[in-house]
This record gives sequence, C-alpha cells and structure tokens, in this order.
Amino acid sequence: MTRRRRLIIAVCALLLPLLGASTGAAADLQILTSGPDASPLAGLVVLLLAQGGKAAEYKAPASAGNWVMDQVDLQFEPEVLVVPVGARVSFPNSDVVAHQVYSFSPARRFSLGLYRGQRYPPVDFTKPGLVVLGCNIHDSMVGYVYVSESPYFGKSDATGLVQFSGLPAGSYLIKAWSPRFKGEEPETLGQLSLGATETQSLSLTVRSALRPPAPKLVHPKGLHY
Ligand SMILES: [Cu+2]
Repeated sequence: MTRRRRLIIAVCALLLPLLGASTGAAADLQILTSGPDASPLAGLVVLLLAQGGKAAEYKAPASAGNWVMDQVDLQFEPEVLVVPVGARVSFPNSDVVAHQVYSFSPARRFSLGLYRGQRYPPVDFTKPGLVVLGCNIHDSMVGYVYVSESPYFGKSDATGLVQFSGLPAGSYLIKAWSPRFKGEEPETLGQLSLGATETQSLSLTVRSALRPPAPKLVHPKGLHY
C-alpha cells in the first residue's frame, strides 16, 4: 500500500467516527505505527487516554496485578515494560552475576540491594510516568517501566503493530513513547472515536526525531553472567 493511500485511510479513520449503538459490547482496534522515515516502529508504547463515553468511566483499582521485569545477559528483559497505575513489578535476576537495580525517576524512586535470583518483593508503581531503570554494577544496563495512567495501553511488535481488544465505546486521545525518543514526554499521535462493536484499523506516524536503535549487546558464549 502506498504511503499516500495509508495516509488517506488514517485520516478517514480519524475523521469519520462510526456510529454504534451503546450495547455494552466492546470494540477492537489495531494501529500500525511507523517512524518519521515510514519504517515500522517496534517497541513503541501506545496509550489510549479516554476523553468521553464508557471508556472515561473507568476507575483505576488500588492494585493492578503482578508484572515481571527480568534481567538476562546483562540487560533488562523486556527493555520496556508498560504497566497500569497500581502495578506490582518483580525484578528477578536470571544472570549468574549479581545486579543492583535502582531508579531516580520522580514517578518511582527505589533501590534494590545487590542480589541474584528473586530476593526482593515486587515494587509497587502508584504514580503514572516513565521510570528509567539502571544497575549500579553495569552502566550499560538501561530499562524502562512506563506506568500508564490509562488502562488502555499496548506496545508495538516487530512489524510496528499494536492491538487492543475489548475497548469500551468512547473517544480517545492516542499518545506514544519510545526509548528512541530524545525526551521522556509522549507524543500525541491523534484521536479517535470508537463505537460499541466496532473494529478499527489505523496507520499512524511518529513525528518525533528518533535516536538510532541501541546496538544489541552480544556476550561471548561460555562466560557466565
Ligand atoms: Cu547489573
């Protein structure tokens, strides 16, 4: 599909909210994301912020489940973990060497002592925002917990696709953030209205200037981390 045609489809999808009777049923949405150079953008955090309708009636629960940010081969795995406000995140260390995980981010400052395996209870994340993770032993270890103020969030796959299902009818603001952004603020990609039983597909392009992808570290086999 040409870029021009994708653009027309995207604009139509944004400008023509379909009418849907409020039946209590849910909508599905898929968004194909790309970078400024039109190539697919993997690992993009996508947030849908409810602006009205059923979606806006959501109230965040006090606790929002258990999540895992692992440490494998001297890297955080996944690089970016998106969680809702109220999430409890475990930080197991699957390497043989010890790590010391910390964050100085205003959304969640914490520090775990030097450890291997699963030594500490999960860390709770009660404020929305970006939490940048580091390891005091290995400077090259950088990871991110993105705490979403909205329960409607996702992350794009290797083809740039992010999928949502079971969305309440309503209007949403679409925001996105990537570790390749030069700053910590998400970019507003657009807005849409969803009918109750609708399936919508969008193509959206990130305009923020991107840093080149971080090179994947390769460790020699046979060494035990
Ligand atoms: Cu480490």
